[in-house]
Amino acid sequence: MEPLPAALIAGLTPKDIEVKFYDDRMELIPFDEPTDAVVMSLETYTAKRAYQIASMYRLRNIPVIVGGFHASLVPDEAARYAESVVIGEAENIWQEVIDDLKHGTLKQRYQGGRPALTGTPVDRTIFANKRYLPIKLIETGRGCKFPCEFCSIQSFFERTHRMFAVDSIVNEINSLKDRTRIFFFIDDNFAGNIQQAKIILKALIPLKIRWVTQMSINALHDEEFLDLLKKSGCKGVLIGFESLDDKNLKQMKKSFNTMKGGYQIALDNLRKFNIMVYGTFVFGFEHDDADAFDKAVDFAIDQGFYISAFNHLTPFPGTPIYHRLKQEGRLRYEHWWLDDRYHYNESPFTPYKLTHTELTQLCVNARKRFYSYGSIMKRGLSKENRADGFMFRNFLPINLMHRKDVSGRNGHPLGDQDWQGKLIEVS
Ligand code: B12
Ligand code: SF4
Repeated sequence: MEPLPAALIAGLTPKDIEVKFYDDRMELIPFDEPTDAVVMSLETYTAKRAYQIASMYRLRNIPVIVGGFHASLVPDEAARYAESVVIGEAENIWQEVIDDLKHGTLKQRYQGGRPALTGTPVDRTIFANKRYLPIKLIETGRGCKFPCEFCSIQSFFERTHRMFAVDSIVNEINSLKDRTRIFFFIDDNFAGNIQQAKIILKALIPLKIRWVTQMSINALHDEEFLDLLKKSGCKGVLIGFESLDDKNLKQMKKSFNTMKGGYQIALDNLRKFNIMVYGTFVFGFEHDDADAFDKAVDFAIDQGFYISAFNHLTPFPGTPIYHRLKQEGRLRYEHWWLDDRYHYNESPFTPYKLTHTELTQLCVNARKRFYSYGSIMKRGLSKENRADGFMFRNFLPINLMHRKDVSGRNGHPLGDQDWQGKLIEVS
Protein backbone atom coordinates (compact mmCIF):
# COMPACT_ATOMS: atom_id res chain seq x y z
CA MET A 1 0.00 0.00 0.00
CA GLU A 2 1.02 3.62 -0.51
CA PRO A 3 2.82 4.77 2.64
CA LEU A 4 0.96 7.85 3.82
CA PRO A 5 3.63 9.28 6.19
CA ALA A 6 5.96 9.89 3.22
CA ALA A 7 3.20 11.65 1.24
CA LEU A 8 2.35 13.77 4.24
CA ILE A 9 5.96 14.88 4.81
CA ALA A 10 6.30 15.60 1.07
CA GLY A 11 3.11 17.67 1.22
CA LEU A 12 4.36 19.69 4.21
CA THR A 13 7.71 20.43 2.55
CA PRO A 14 7.92 23.90 0.95
CA LYS A 15 7.63 23.76 -2.84
CA ASP A 16 11.06 25.34 -3.44
CA ILE A 17 12.62 22.15 -2.12
CA GLU A 18 13.06 19.26 -4.52
CA VAL A 19 11.72 16.02 -3.03
CA LYS A 20 12.47 12.50 -4.26
CA PHE A 21 10.84 9.46 -2.73
CA TYR A 22 12.13 5.89 -2.74
CA ASP A 23 10.18 2.98 -1.27
CA ASP A 24 12.76 0.56 0.08
CA ARG A 25 10.21 -2.28 -0.02
CA MET A 26 10.09 -2.25 -3.80
CA GLU A 27 13.03 -0.40 -5.33
CA LEU A 28 16.74 0.18 -4.83
CA ILE A 29 17.77 3.43 -3.20
CA PRO A 30 20.37 5.25 -5.33
CA PHE A 31 22.69 6.01 -2.43
CA ASP A 32 25.05 8.04 -4.66
CA GLU A 33 22.38 10.50 -5.82
CA PRO A 34 23.19 14.03 -4.61
CA THR A 35 20.99 15.22 -1.75
CA ASP A 36 21.13 17.71 1.13
CA ALA A 37 19.22 15.56 3.59
CA VAL A 38 17.50 12.21 4.01
CA VAL A 39 14.14 11.84 5.76
CA MET A 40 12.63 8.59 7.04
CA SER A 41 9.57 7.46 8.99
CA LEU A 42 10.30 4.71 11.51
CA GLU A 43 8.10 1.90 12.78
CA THR A 44 9.53 -0.66 15.17
CA TYR A 45 9.69 -3.38 12.51
CA THR A 46 11.45 -1.08 10.05
CA ALA A 47 13.80 0.67 12.50
CA LYS A 48 16.76 -1.64 11.90
CA ARG A 49 16.58 -1.20 8.14
CA ALA A 50 16.22 2.56 8.60
CA TYR A 51 19.41 2.60 10.70
CA GLN A 52 21.19 0.63 7.97
CA ILE A 53 20.09 3.22 5.40
CA ALA A 54 21.12 6.06 7.74
CA SER A 55 24.57 4.47 8.05
CA MET A 56 24.97 4.51 4.26
CA TYR A 57 24.33 8.25 4.20
CA ARG A 58 26.54 8.83 7.24
CA LEU A 59 29.46 7.61 5.14
CA ARG A 60 28.74 10.63 2.89
CA ASN A 61 28.10 13.10 5.75
CA ILE A 62 24.50 13.66 4.70
CA PRO A 63 22.20 14.52 7.62
CA VAL A 64 19.41 12.05 8.38
CA ILE A 65 16.12 13.19 9.93
CA VAL A 66 13.73 10.60 11.38
CA GLY A 67 10.25 10.66 12.87
CA GLY A 68 7.25 8.38 13.30
CA PHE A 69 6.08 5.93 15.95
CA HIS A 70 9.33 4.22 16.76
CA ALA A 71 11.44 7.37 16.71
CA SER A 72 8.92 9.05 19.02
CA LEU A 73 8.66 6.17 21.47
CA VAL A 74 12.42 5.56 21.77
CA PRO A 75 13.99 8.88 20.72
CA ASP A 76 17.28 8.19 22.51
CA GLU A 77 17.85 5.11 20.39
CA ALA A 78 16.86 6.92 17.17
CA ALA A 79 19.24 9.78 18.05
CA ARG A 80 22.16 7.33 17.96
CA TYR A 81 21.54 6.75 14.24
CA ALA A 82 20.05 10.03 13.00
CA GLU A 83 21.32 13.60 13.19
CA SER A 84 17.83 14.80 14.01
CA VAL A 85 14.79 13.15 15.64
CA VAL A 86 11.28 14.58 15.40
CA ILE A 87 9.05 13.36 18.22
CA GLY A 88 5.29 13.28 17.64
CA GLU A 89 3.20 14.70 14.82
CA ALA A 90 4.93 16.54 11.99
CA GLU A 91 2.53 19.30 10.95
CA ASN A 92 3.42 22.04 13.47
CA ILE A 93 7.16 21.50 13.48
CA TRP A 94 8.25 20.49 9.97
CA GLN A 95 8.62 24.07 8.70
CA GLU A 96 11.07 24.80 11.54
CA VAL A 97 13.09 21.65 10.75
CA ILE A 98 13.35 22.69 7.09
CA ASP A 99 14.37 26.27 8.02
CA ASP A 100 17.07 24.96 10.35
CA LEU A 101 18.28 22.57 7.66
CA LYS A 102 18.56 25.46 5.20
CA HIS A 103 20.56 27.53 7.70
CA GLY A 104 22.81 24.67 8.81
CA THR A 105 21.38 24.78 12.33
CA LEU A 106 19.57 21.44 12.45
CA LYS A 107 18.79 20.47 16.06
CA GLN A 108 19.14 16.99 17.49
CA ARG A 109 15.53 16.93 18.74
CA TYR A 110 12.26 18.53 17.79
CA GLN A 111 8.97 18.12 19.59
CA GLY A 112 5.86 18.09 17.40
CA GLY A 113 2.54 19.16 18.93
CA ARG A 114 -1.06 18.17 18.40
CA PRO A 115 -2.00 20.03 15.20
CA ALA A 116 -5.57 21.07 14.51
CA LEU A 117 -6.81 18.59 11.93
CA THR A 118 -8.43 21.15 9.65
CA GLY A 119 -7.01 19.86 6.38
CA THR A 120 -4.49 17.42 5.04
CA PRO A 121 -1.55 18.45 2.89
CA VAL A 122 -0.86 14.87 1.66
CA ASP A 123 0.99 14.87 -1.68
CA ARG A 124 0.38 11.56 -3.47
CA THR A 125 2.29 12.60 -6.61
CA ILE A 126 5.36 10.97 -5.02
CA PHE A 127 3.72 7.58 -5.69
CA ALA A 128 3.54 8.08 -9.47
CA ASN A 129 5.00 5.19 -11.50
CA LYS A 130 5.20 2.87 -8.50
CA ARG A 131 3.03 -0.22 -8.34
CA TYR A 132 0.81 -0.10 -5.24
CA LEU A 133 -2.43 -1.87 -4.46
CA PRO A 134 -5.49 -0.08 -5.88
CA ILE A 135 -6.63 1.10 -2.45
CA LYS A 136 -6.33 4.67 -1.18
CA LEU A 137 -5.44 5.38 2.43
CA ILE A 138 -7.28 8.26 4.10
CA GLU A 139 -7.04 9.64 7.63
CA THR A 140 -10.34 10.76 9.17
CA GLY A 141 -9.05 10.86 12.73
CA ARG A 142 -6.01 10.21 14.91
CA GLY A 143 -5.49 8.40 18.18
CA CYS A 144 -7.74 6.54 20.59
CA LYS A 145 -8.85 7.14 24.18
CA PHE A 146 -8.68 3.53 25.30
CA PRO A 147 -5.79 2.32 27.48
CA CYS A 148 -4.95 -1.12 25.94
CA GLU A 149 -1.71 -2.17 27.57
CA PHE A 150 -0.01 -3.50 24.41
CA CYS A 151 -0.87 -0.70 21.99
CA SER A 152 1.59 1.91 20.66
CA ILE A 153 -1.31 4.22 19.83
CA GLN A 154 -2.21 4.97 23.43
CA SER A 155 1.47 5.66 24.20
CA PHE A 156 2.02 7.88 21.14
CA PHE A 157 -1.24 9.84 21.34
CA GLU A 158 -1.42 9.76 25.15
CA ARG A 159 -5.00 8.53 25.05
CA THR A 160 -6.30 11.42 22.96
CA HIS A 161 -8.54 11.21 19.92
CA ARG A 162 -9.20 13.90 17.29
CA MET A 163 -11.09 13.87 14.02
CA PHE A 164 -10.36 15.75 10.81
CA ALA A 165 -12.71 18.49 9.63
CA VAL A 166 -15.57 16.96 7.62
CA ASP A 167 -14.95 19.26 4.62
CA SER A 168 -11.33 18.22 4.33
CA ILE A 169 -12.25 14.51 4.37
CA VAL A 170 -14.93 15.00 1.72
CA ASN A 171 -12.60 17.07 -0.49
CA GLU A 172 -9.82 14.51 -0.27
CA ILE A 173 -12.15 11.65 -1.16
CA ASN A 174 -13.68 13.59 -4.03
CA SER A 175 -10.22 14.26 -5.47
CA LEU A 176 -9.42 10.54 -5.48
CA LYS A 177 -12.64 8.66 -5.94
CA ASP A 178 -12.63 8.38 -9.75
CA ARG A 179 -9.35 6.46 -9.59
CA THR A 180 -10.13 4.35 -6.52
CA ARG A 181 -11.99 1.07 -6.11
CA ILE A 182 -11.95 1.13 -2.32
CA PHE A 183 -10.76 3.45 0.45
CA PHE A 184 -9.07 2.41 3.68
CA PHE A 185 -9.77 4.86 6.51
CA ILE A 186 -6.64 4.16 8.49
CA ASP A 187 -7.87 5.66 11.76
CA ASP A 188 -6.69 3.79 14.81
CA ASN A 189 -10.29 3.82 15.96
CA PHE A 190 -12.88 5.21 13.54
CA ALA A 191 -15.40 5.04 16.40
CA GLY A 192 -13.14 6.99 18.78
CA ASN A 193 -15.87 9.65 18.97
CA ILE A 194 -19.12 8.08 17.86
CA GLN A 195 -21.16 11.29 17.66
CA GLN A 196 -18.51 13.03 15.54
CA ALA A 197 -18.15 9.91 13.40
CA LYS A 198 -21.88 10.00 12.67
CA ILE A 199 -21.47 13.49 11.20
CA ILE A 200 -18.73 12.22 8.92
CA LEU A 201 -20.80 9.19 7.92
CA LYS A 202 -23.73 11.39 6.91
CA ALA A 203 -21.39 13.49 4.75
CA LEU A 204 -20.05 10.34 3.07
CA ILE A 205 -23.42 8.98 1.94
CA PRO A 206 -23.75 11.16 -1.22
CA LEU A 207 -20.18 10.27 -2.28
CA LYS A 208 -21.18 6.67 -3.01
CA ILE A 209 -17.83 5.11 -2.21
CA ARG A 210 -16.71 1.76 -0.81
CA TRP A 211 -14.54 1.81 2.24
CA VAL A 212 -13.12 -0.26 5.11
CA THR A 213 -11.74 0.78 8.48
CA GLN A 214 -10.74 -0.32 11.98
CA MET A 215 -12.72 0.40 15.13
CA SER A 216 -13.37 -0.64 18.70
CA ILE A 217 -16.26 -3.01 19.36
CA ASN A 218 -18.28 -0.63 21.56
CA ALA A 219 -19.57 1.02 18.38
CA LEU A 220 -21.41 -2.17 17.43
CA HIS A 221 -23.94 -1.46 20.18
CA ASP A 222 -25.12 1.76 18.50
CA GLU A 223 -27.78 0.95 15.92
CA GLU A 224 -27.90 4.43 14.35
CA PHE A 225 -24.12 4.35 13.90
CA LEU A 226 -24.29 0.94 12.21
CA ASP A 227 -27.07 2.07 9.91
CA LEU A 228 -25.03 5.10 8.82
CA LEU A 229 -21.96 2.92 8.43
CA LYS A 230 -23.84 0.77 5.96
CA LYS A 231 -25.44 3.68 4.10
CA SER A 232 -22.08 5.44 3.71
CA GLY A 233 -20.56 2.46 1.87
CA CYS A 234 -18.58 0.78 4.64
CA LYS A 235 -17.87 -2.79 3.57
CA GLY A 236 -15.74 -4.13 6.36
CA VAL A 237 -14.33 -3.35 9.78
CA LEU A 238 -11.25 -4.61 11.57
CA ILE A 239 -12.04 -5.34 15.18
CA GLY A 240 -9.43 -6.23 17.79
CA PHE A 241 -10.99 -9.07 19.77
CA GLU A 242 -7.52 -10.01 21.10
CA SER A 243 -8.75 -12.73 23.47
CA LEU A 244 -11.82 -14.74 24.42
CA ASP A 245 -10.67 -14.88 28.03
CA ASP A 246 -12.11 -12.21 30.37
CA LYS A 247 -9.10 -12.41 32.69
CA ASN A 248 -6.75 -11.65 29.80
CA LEU A 249 -8.94 -8.78 28.61
CA LYS A 250 -8.95 -7.32 32.11
CA GLN A 251 -5.19 -7.55 32.41
CA MET A 252 -4.60 -5.91 29.01
CA LYS A 253 -7.11 -3.17 29.98
CA LYS A 254 -9.52 -4.12 27.22
CA SER A 255 -12.51 -5.30 29.30
CA PHE A 256 -14.66 -2.85 27.36
CA ASN A 257 -14.58 -5.46 24.59
CA THR A 258 -17.23 -7.50 26.40
CA MET A 259 -19.50 -4.58 27.39
CA LYS A 260 -23.29 -4.85 26.96
CA GLY A 261 -23.43 -8.63 26.77
CA GLY A 262 -20.23 -9.40 24.89
CA TYR A 263 -19.00 -10.45 21.47
CA GLN A 264 -22.02 -12.43 20.31
CA ILE A 265 -24.49 -9.59 20.80
CA ALA A 266 -22.15 -7.06 19.21
CA LEU A 267 -21.56 -9.28 16.17
CA ASP A 268 -25.26 -10.08 15.79
CA ASN A 269 -25.93 -6.33 15.72
CA LEU A 270 -23.38 -5.86 12.94
CA ARG A 271 -24.57 -8.91 11.00
CA LYS A 272 -27.93 -7.22 10.38
CA PHE A 273 -26.06 -4.70 8.21
CA ASN A 274 -23.97 -7.21 6.24
CA ILE A 275 -20.67 -5.54 7.05
CA MET A 276 -17.70 -7.89 6.92
CA VAL A 277 -15.39 -8.46 9.86
CA TYR A 278 -11.61 -8.72 9.97
CA GLY A 279 -11.17 -10.20 13.46
CA THR A 280 -7.77 -10.01 15.10
CA PHE A 281 -6.49 -12.12 18.01
CA VAL A 282 -3.33 -11.91 20.07
CA PHE A 283 -1.81 -14.77 22.10
CA GLY A 284 0.74 -15.15 24.87
CA PHE A 285 -1.14 -13.40 27.66
CA GLU A 286 -1.03 -14.77 31.19
CA HIS A 287 -4.11 -16.99 30.88
CA ASP A 288 -3.43 -18.34 27.38
CA ASP A 289 -2.73 -22.06 27.18
CA ALA A 290 -2.67 -24.31 24.12
CA ASP A 291 -6.50 -24.51 24.06
CA ALA A 292 -6.88 -20.76 23.56
CA PHE A 293 -5.85 -21.01 19.90
CA ASP A 294 -8.45 -23.58 18.82
CA LYS A 295 -11.15 -21.72 20.71
CA ALA A 296 -10.31 -18.50 18.88
CA VAL A 297 -10.17 -20.21 15.47
CA ASP A 298 -13.50 -21.99 16.09
CA PHE A 299 -15.03 -18.67 17.09
CA ALA A 300 -13.65 -16.86 14.03
CA ILE A 301 -14.91 -19.58 11.66
CA ASP A 302 -18.31 -19.85 13.37
CA GLN A 303 -18.77 -16.10 13.14
CA GLY A 304 -17.89 -16.23 9.44
CA PHE A 305 -15.11 -13.64 9.63
CA TYR A 306 -14.02 -12.45 6.19
CA ILE A 307 -10.38 -12.65 7.31
CA SER A 308 -8.63 -12.98 10.66
CA ALA A 309 -5.19 -12.53 12.22
CA PHE A 310 -3.66 -14.77 14.88
CA ASN A 311 -0.45 -13.21 16.15
CA HIS A 312 1.75 -13.48 19.20
CA LEU A 313 1.75 -10.57 21.58
CA THR A 314 4.48 -8.10 20.62
CA PRO A 315 5.98 -5.91 23.32
CA PHE A 316 6.55 -2.70 21.35
CA PRO A 317 8.96 -0.32 23.06
CA GLY A 318 7.32 2.53 24.94
CA THR A 319 4.13 0.57 25.71
CA PRO A 320 3.07 -0.36 29.25
CA ILE A 321 3.34 -4.06 28.42
CA TYR A 322 6.94 -3.65 27.32
CA HIS A 323 7.80 -2.23 30.74
CA ARG A 324 5.80 -4.93 32.56
CA LEU A 325 7.40 -7.84 30.67
CA LYS A 326 10.81 -6.27 31.17
CA GLN A 327 10.21 -5.96 34.90
CA GLU A 328 9.02 -9.56 35.02
CA GLY A 329 12.25 -10.64 33.30
CA ARG A 330 10.34 -12.09 30.34
CA LEU A 331 11.99 -10.23 27.45
CA ARG A 332 14.19 -12.69 25.58
CA TYR A 333 16.00 -9.82 23.87
CA GLU A 334 15.70 -6.39 25.42
CA HIS A 335 15.91 -4.64 22.03
CA TRP A 336 14.45 -7.43 19.92
CA TRP A 337 13.86 -5.11 16.94
CA LEU A 338 17.61 -4.55 16.60
CA ASP A 339 18.85 -7.93 17.80
CA ASP A 340 20.38 -10.07 15.04
CA ARG A 341 19.14 -13.22 16.82
CA TYR A 342 15.51 -12.14 16.51
CA HIS A 343 13.43 -13.11 13.48
CA TYR A 344 9.90 -12.41 12.20
CA ASN A 345 7.03 -14.30 13.84
CA GLU A 346 9.24 -15.37 16.75
CA SER A 347 7.99 -14.45 20.20
CA PRO A 348 10.42 -11.88 21.63
CA PHE A 349 9.33 -12.74 25.17
CA THR A 350 8.78 -15.85 27.30
CA PRO A 351 5.05 -16.36 27.70
CA TYR A 352 3.39 -17.62 30.89
CA LYS A 353 1.86 -21.02 30.15
CA LEU A 354 3.69 -21.85 26.92
CA THR A 355 7.25 -21.81 25.70
CA HIS A 356 8.16 -19.15 23.15
CA THR A 357 8.48 -21.79 20.41
CA GLU A 358 5.05 -23.21 21.24
CA LEU A 359 3.59 -19.72 21.03
CA THR A 360 5.08 -19.17 17.57
CA GLN A 361 4.01 -22.60 16.31
CA LEU A 362 0.49 -22.42 17.72
CA CYS A 363 -0.05 -19.06 15.98
CA VAL A 364 1.04 -20.65 12.69
CA ASN A 365 -1.29 -23.62 13.31
CA ALA A 366 -4.18 -21.27 14.06
CA ARG A 367 -3.61 -19.41 10.78
CA LYS A 368 -3.35 -22.73 8.93
CA ARG A 369 -6.72 -23.86 10.27
CA PHE A 370 -8.43 -20.55 9.64
CA TYR A 371 -7.09 -20.38 6.07
CA SER A 372 -7.66 -24.09 5.30
CA TYR A 373 -9.73 -24.73 2.16
CA GLY A 374 -12.59 -26.07 4.30
CA SER A 375 -12.72 -22.91 6.39
CA ILE A 376 -12.41 -20.64 3.34
CA MET A 377 -15.31 -22.49 1.70
CA LYS A 378 -17.48 -22.38 4.82
CA ARG A 379 -16.88 -18.67 5.45
CA GLY A 380 -17.16 -17.80 1.76
CA LEU A 381 -20.65 -19.24 1.66
CA SER A 382 -21.88 -17.38 4.73
CA LYS A 383 -24.66 -14.86 4.19
CA GLU A 384 -22.60 -11.78 5.16
CA ASN A 385 -19.64 -12.64 2.97
CA ARG A 386 -21.89 -13.18 -0.05
CA ALA A 387 -24.05 -10.12 0.53
CA ASP A 388 -21.90 -7.63 -1.40
CA GLY A 389 -20.75 -8.41 -4.94
CA PHE A 390 -17.45 -6.50 -4.69
CA MET A 391 -16.45 -8.06 -1.37
CA PHE A 392 -17.57 -11.54 -2.49
CA ARG A 393 -15.49 -11.32 -5.70
CA ASN A 394 -12.45 -10.43 -3.62
CA PHE A 395 -13.09 -12.99 -0.87
CA LEU A 396 -11.21 -15.85 -2.50
CA PRO A 397 -8.13 -13.91 -3.73
CA ILE A 398 -7.74 -12.19 -0.36
CA ASN A 399 -8.11 -15.42 1.60
CA LEU A 400 -5.68 -17.24 -0.72
CA MET A 401 -3.18 -14.41 -0.25
CA HIS A 402 -3.44 -14.79 3.53
CA ARG A 403 -3.22 -18.58 3.17
CA LYS A 404 0.13 -18.10 1.40
CA ASP A 405 1.33 -15.88 4.23
CA VAL A 406 0.48 -18.31 7.06
CA SER A 407 4.16 -18.86 7.81
CA GLY A 408 5.65 -16.98 4.87
CA ARG A 409 7.52 -14.49 7.04
CA ASN A 410 8.73 -17.03 9.60
CA GLY A 411 12.45 -16.84 10.18
CA HIS A 412 12.96 -13.67 8.12
CA PRO A 413 15.42 -11.28 9.71
CA LEU A 414 14.49 -7.69 10.44
CA GLY A 415 16.49 -5.27 8.32
CA ASP A 416 18.20 -6.31 5.09
CA GLN A 417 20.10 -9.55 5.66
CA ASP A 418 22.20 -9.03 2.52
CA TRP A 419 23.40 -5.64 3.68
CA GLN A 420 27.17 -5.80 3.98
CA GLY A 421 27.73 -2.57 5.93
CA LYS A 422 28.06 -1.82 9.62
CA LEU A 423 25.73 0.38 11.64
CA ILE A 424 27.44 3.73 12.11
CA GLU A 425 26.33 5.90 15.02
CA VAL A 426 26.21 9.69 14.96
CA SER A 427 29.49 10.91 16.40
C1 B12 B 1 -2.07 1.69 7.51
C2 B12 B 1 -1.30 0.90 8.54
C3 B12 B 1 -0.76 -0.32 8.14
C4 B12 B 1 -0.83 -0.86 6.71
C5 B12 B 1 0.45 -0.44 5.96
C6 B12 B 1 0.22 0.62 4.97
C7 B12 B 1 1.44 0.87 4.10
N1 B12 B 1 1.49 1.96 3.52
O1 B12 B 1 2.30 0.10 3.94
C8 B12 B 1 -0.82 -2.38 6.96
C9 B12 B 1 -2.23 -2.83 7.22
C10 B12 B 1 -0.22 -3.21 5.84
C11 B12 B 1 -0.02 -2.41 8.25
C12 B12 B 1 0.76 -3.45 8.64
C13 B12 B 1 1.40 -3.52 9.85
N2 B12 B 1 1.32 -2.66 10.86
CO1 B12 B 1 0.45 -0.98 10.70
N3 B12 B 1 -0.51 0.71 10.78
C14 B12 B 1 -1.15 1.37 9.87
C15 B12 B 1 -1.77 2.62 10.53
C16 B12 B 1 -3.20 2.29 10.91
C17 B12 B 1 -1.75 3.90 9.73
C18 B12 B 1 -0.37 4.33 9.20
C19 B12 B 1 -0.47 5.66 8.53
O2 B12 B 1 -0.38 5.76 7.33
N4 B12 B 1 -0.73 6.72 9.32
C20 B12 B 1 -0.90 8.06 8.82
C21 B12 B 1 0.38 8.85 9.02
C22 B12 B 1 0.26 10.22 8.39
O3 B12 B 1 0.50 8.97 10.40
P1 B12 B 1 1.84 8.59 11.19
O4 B12 B 1 2.56 7.51 10.57
O5 B12 B 1 1.51 8.52 12.61
O6 B12 B 1 2.69 9.93 10.95
C23 B12 B 1 2.54 11.05 11.75
C24 B12 B 1 3.57 11.09 12.89
O7 B12 B 1 3.93 9.80 13.35
C25 B12 B 1 4.72 11.83 12.33
N5 B12 B 1 5.69 11.16 11.47
C26 B12 B 1 5.68 9.95 10.92
N6 B12 B 1 6.79 9.73 10.21
C27 B12 B 1 7.52 10.84 10.28
C28 B12 B 1 8.75 11.16 9.72
C29 B12 B 1 9.29 12.42 9.97
C30 B12 B 1 10.60 12.78 9.39
C31 B12 B 1 8.57 13.35 10.75
C32 B12 B 1 9.10 14.70 10.98
C33 B12 B 1 7.36 13.01 11.35
C34 B12 B 1 6.83 11.77 11.09
O8 B12 B 1 4.06 12.82 11.54
C35 B12 B 1 2.92 12.24 10.89
C36 B12 B 1 1.82 13.27 10.82
O9 B12 B 1 1.59 13.90 12.04
C37 B12 B 1 -0.86 2.78 11.80
C38 B12 B 1 -1.48 3.53 12.94
C39 B12 B 1 -1.29 5.05 12.80
N7 B12 B 1 -2.08 5.79 13.45
O10 B12 B 1 -0.44 5.55 12.12
C40 B12 B 1 -0.52 1.31 12.09
C41 B12 B 1 0.81 1.00 12.76
C42 B12 B 1 1.87 1.86 12.14
N8 B12 B 1 1.07 -0.46 12.39
C43 B12 B 1 1.56 -1.10 13.32
C44 B12 B 1 1.88 -2.49 13.23
C45 B12 B 1 2.31 -3.17 14.50
C46 B12 B 1 1.80 -3.17 12.01
C47 B12 B 1 2.19 -4.65 11.77
C48 B12 B 1 3.51 -5.04 12.39
C49 B12 B 1 1.01 -5.51 12.24
C50 B12 B 1 1.28 -7.01 12.15
N9 B12 B 1 1.22 -7.68 13.26
O11 B12 B 1 1.54 -7.54 11.10
C51 B12 B 1 2.22 -4.72 10.23
C52 B12 B 1 3.59 -4.69 9.61
C53 B12 B 1 4.17 -3.37 9.33
C54 B12 B 1 5.62 -3.42 8.86
N10 B12 B 1 6.15 -2.26 8.59
O12 B12 B 1 6.25 -4.42 8.78
C55 B12 B 1 1.81 -0.27 14.55
C56 B12 B 1 3.30 0.09 14.66
C57 B12 B 1 3.76 0.18 16.09
C58 B12 B 1 5.21 0.50 16.18
N11 B12 B 1 5.64 0.74 17.39
O13 B12 B 1 5.94 0.53 15.22
C59 B12 B 1 0.84 0.94 14.33
C60 B12 B 1 1.27 2.26 14.95
C61 B12 B 1 -0.55 0.51 14.88
C62 B12 B 1 -0.65 0.28 16.36
N12 B12 B 1 -1.85 0.04 16.85
O14 B12 B 1 0.28 0.29 17.14
N13 B12 B 1 -0.16 -1.24 8.94
S1 SF4 C 1 -8.85 0.27 21.18
FE1 SF4 C 1 -7.39 -0.33 19.56
S2 SF4 C 1 -6.32 1.59 18.97
FE2 SF4 C 1 -7.37 1.96 20.91
S3 SF4 C 1 -5.76 1.62 22.48
FE3 SF4 C 1 -6.95 -0.29 22.22
S4 SF4 C 1 -5.84 -1.50 20.68
FE4 SF4 C 1 -5.07 0.63 20.58
